[in-house]
Amino acid sequence: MKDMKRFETAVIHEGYDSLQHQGSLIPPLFQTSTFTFPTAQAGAERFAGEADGYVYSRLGNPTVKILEERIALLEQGEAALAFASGMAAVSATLFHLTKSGDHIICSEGVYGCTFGFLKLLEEKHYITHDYIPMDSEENLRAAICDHTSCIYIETPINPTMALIDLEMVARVAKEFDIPVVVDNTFCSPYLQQPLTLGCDYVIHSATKYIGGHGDVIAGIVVGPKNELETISTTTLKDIGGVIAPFNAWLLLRGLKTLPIRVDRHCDNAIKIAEHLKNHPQVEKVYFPGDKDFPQYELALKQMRRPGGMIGFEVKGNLEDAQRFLNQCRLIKLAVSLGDAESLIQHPATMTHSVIPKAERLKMGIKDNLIRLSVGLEAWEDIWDDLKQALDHLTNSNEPNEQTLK
Ligand code: 3LM
Repeated sequence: MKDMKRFETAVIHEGYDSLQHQGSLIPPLFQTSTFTFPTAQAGAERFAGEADGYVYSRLGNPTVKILEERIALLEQGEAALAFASGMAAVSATLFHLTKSGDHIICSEGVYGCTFGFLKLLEEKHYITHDYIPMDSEENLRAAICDHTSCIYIETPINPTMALIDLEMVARVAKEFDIPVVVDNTFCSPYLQQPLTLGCDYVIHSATKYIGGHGDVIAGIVVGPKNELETISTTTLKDIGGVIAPFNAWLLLRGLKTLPIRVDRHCDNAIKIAEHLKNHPQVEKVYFPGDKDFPQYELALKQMRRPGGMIGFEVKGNLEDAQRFLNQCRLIKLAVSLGDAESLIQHPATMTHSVIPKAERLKMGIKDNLIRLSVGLEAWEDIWDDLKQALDHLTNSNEPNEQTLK
């Protein structure tokens, strides 16, 4: 692996030399579907893998390559592969690491569509999985069986913010030679680097903090070079969930400000979490930067800073949660996260609605749980908006009988 410059420098410079590109300060956008061959023999050699050179943008593209090299470095991995979406990255990685009859161990809680994909693997490909509370070595060891072929983790878990000790999981997994895959979307490489803690693969929905501007859907996997080469020439090539070159270019642009943006997201979230905790209409706040958060020590151990995501429960039921959400003005009612705009959503009926209620509750997703992606606005304005919406709950005395089936 190459030495990395300081993170703040690497996000701007790694993987690109302007002098190799006619002095263009900004990486060129190779907006092309195909690449011409100088001769038939050269084309044949490229197809046979005997000569370097681009062929077709589903198989590789120079703009995408710059992005991949930069992100591999930022995550301290050997290589990276970009995808059309976070879910394309999740599904390709899980396809690569499993075959029929295998078993996956999962954190007790994952993003709703990851839950959906695991269900699909089970129903159509006989690849089973167990969601387990990965809070101790004993629990993890007890879940491992002879056909466990990977451990899949989100930390912080979307949307409950529960953390998993990555170093502990990696240590146990090594004993059994089982690869550990970490969805690092909520942190970005700036806040947490799972590969440095012994994990094997990192996945990002680059749609979120890496892009940072709400204008791209994309995904990234970082991991061992030989494994990613296999994914590139099988699952990625043949299923075809490739990133568009323009989206890779936008991600390179977004990445340059990642540390600055994420620091500001964290500063704002710390203030907002403090204020939420003290509002009478808030029952509970889930934020790794809160000293009362049960895993505060673990957050200090494996995350540079607490991140910009907050979960909180409003007093009441589903209808109260919806009444609160309908009252937000500056904060936009939308799924997704990591954008300049503060975004708020209701996991039970939105991002995690595909999960049956009993399982959702086991994961800690109650009907009154709200997820807030704290944006880059002045924190006082974000708080003013939350406060007026919470105060509205205090003032309203409508009956609230409805619950989610
Ligand atoms: C969301 N999440 O609002 P894309 N991994 C994690 C994620 O949070 C997501 C993905 C993977 C949300 C998207 S819900 C319809 C909107 C931890 C996405 C998938 O394929 O790039 O969306 O990433 O929580």
